[in-house]
Amino acid sequence: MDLQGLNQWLAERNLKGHWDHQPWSQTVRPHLWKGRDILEGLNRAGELITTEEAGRRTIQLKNPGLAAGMTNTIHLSVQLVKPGEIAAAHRHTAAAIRFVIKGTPNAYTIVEGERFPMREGDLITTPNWTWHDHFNGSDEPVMWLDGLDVRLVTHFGAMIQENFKRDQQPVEKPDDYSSKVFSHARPRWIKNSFAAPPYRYPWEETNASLEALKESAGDPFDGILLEYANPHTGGPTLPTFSCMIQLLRPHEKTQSHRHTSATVYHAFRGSGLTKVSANDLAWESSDIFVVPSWQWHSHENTTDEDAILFSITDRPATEALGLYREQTEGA
Ligand code: GTQ
Repeated sequence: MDLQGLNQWLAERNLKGHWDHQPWSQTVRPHLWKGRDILEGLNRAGELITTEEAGRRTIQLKNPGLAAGMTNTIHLSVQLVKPGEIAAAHRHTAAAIRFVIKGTPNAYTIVEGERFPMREGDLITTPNWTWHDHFNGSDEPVMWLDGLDVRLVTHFGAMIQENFKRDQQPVEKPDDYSSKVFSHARPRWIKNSFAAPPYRYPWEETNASLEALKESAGDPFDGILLEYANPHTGGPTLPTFSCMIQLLRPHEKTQSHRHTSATVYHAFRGSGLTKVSANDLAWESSDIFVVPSWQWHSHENTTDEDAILFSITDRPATEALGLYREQTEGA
């Protein structure tokens, strides 16, 4: 038996020699999805399938380098809820966020008995194991990005899900409850029972911060970059991933770096170019793209207007496992 024969003999038994350099693993590739394709697909799905049939009417993004999912950790989908529709209550060990791309008055995500309005640019968290359902009581569709750590959770074999006993959970808390509980003056008698509490970050507040900080130096790799802080700890949005918003000023060009965390981006406003290794990802408003772990990347706003990127990074998970590394050019 020669070495090739041995490799074959081992492969037939689901074994492989360290000398055999055929890759076992799949690789996340840099990629950009056109927002208009996703929205067209979602609108067509709106005519063909109900939320009742689908459970959730979402279009999932699939990385061309993977059999499933957008990265090995964070996953993105885009969801449509039509007027009058309900997406039924459930909870799971995967944590999720919603970033609203088309809001409307009277559409709500209900999380742990609190209803959170869904207006354009709002970020709403549904941390690990929190009950959540969605309802659109307006006469216009509502659409948002779903960001979940489902690939990471599935990797650990830890994806567990339960359905609520009814389609909708009861609303048990007053409106604006968590924005008051986690305000600058906090009730002394309420003890937070979540590692990360369900929370809504209204766009008008996020945007006001971006505007107020626009003249600052900013981050050399990311411009005016803000992290949505966990309102309880002040740390990353959620234990496994963190959400960011960044403003790139007209023609701003950032320095290149790489790090052992993957990031998924949504172009919320404006257009630009993100270079990832040898790939030029040219984005415009509503596009989605991915920067895989440990690939050199830099951003550029190619226009005369501000550009705004929403993103999710798995950095908190890599940091928790002691795997986070960062490298800048020349270092
Ligand atoms: O809306 O609760 O894209 O539970 C995947 C799982 C959305 C949701 C997804 C979910 C949801």
